[in-house]
Amino acid sequence: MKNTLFGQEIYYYEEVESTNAVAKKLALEGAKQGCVVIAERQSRGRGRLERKWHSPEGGLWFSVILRPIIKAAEVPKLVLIAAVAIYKAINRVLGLSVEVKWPNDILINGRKVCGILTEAVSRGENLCFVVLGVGLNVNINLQVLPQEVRESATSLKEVVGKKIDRINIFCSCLTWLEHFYQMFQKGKFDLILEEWRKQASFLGNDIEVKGITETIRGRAIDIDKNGALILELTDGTRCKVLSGDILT
Ligand code: BT5
Repeated sequence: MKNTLFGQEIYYYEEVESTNAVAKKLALEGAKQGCVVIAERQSRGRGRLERKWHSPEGGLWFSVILRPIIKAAEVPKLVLIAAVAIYKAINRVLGLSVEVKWPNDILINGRKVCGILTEAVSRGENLCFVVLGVGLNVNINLQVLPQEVRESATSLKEVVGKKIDRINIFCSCLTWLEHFYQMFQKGKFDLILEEWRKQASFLGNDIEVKGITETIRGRAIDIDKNGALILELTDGTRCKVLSGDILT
């Protein structure tokens, strides 16, 4: 497969604060859809809700500019699309099986190997662009991560037991991202969601989800067509959670 969209233009840096921030600036200056920003290190890599994303040398820290013609409410779909693409890349290149954890994590053996961050810029009701950031722990020695992160994180090198060819993984990520993004643009999001569900082993489990204002307990039933988590509460009623973190 040869990409025609993602990675036609790549900006490479030794170090930036955040590839998402650089990509956002480039997008505001008119950079095209598919343009990629990648860095060896990030000094202020970010997660959701102003959290820190530790980005030492050896990982894949990159962002892609997307200009989809969708409503702002559909942006969470892009995270699921990216998760399926990264899963495929890891699986095809290394033969590893991974799990997805709603909304934006990829896990191996229950530990976080990848986080995805979308940042959308809108003007009024119109979505201008989305920056899709991917942080994948490839050749990271876990000792370089702070203690509190080390306990819940892993890296591909750690799992496989040897150094990984980062370029190979990066190219595969771009190929699969383009593949699933184009599928999405052709109206086939349902098929992507099917793929995502296959890797979502938490579905069916009793879980706790921490939102911004409250923590909700319930059984994880499914993901709806927009990427919201459907929980069944103890009284049998169902609710949709748009954002949050699964604690258990
Ligand atoms: C994420 O946020 O998981 C999204 C991470 C996206 C990072 C990419 S790197 C390229 C692009 N440029 C950026 O600046 N960001 C994107 P969230 O779900 O909020 O998870 C953040 C939490 O993950 C932190 O609070 C830590 O607990 C944990 N964490 C931080 N660094 C980690 C790492 N390298 N590996 C595993 N877990 C980590």
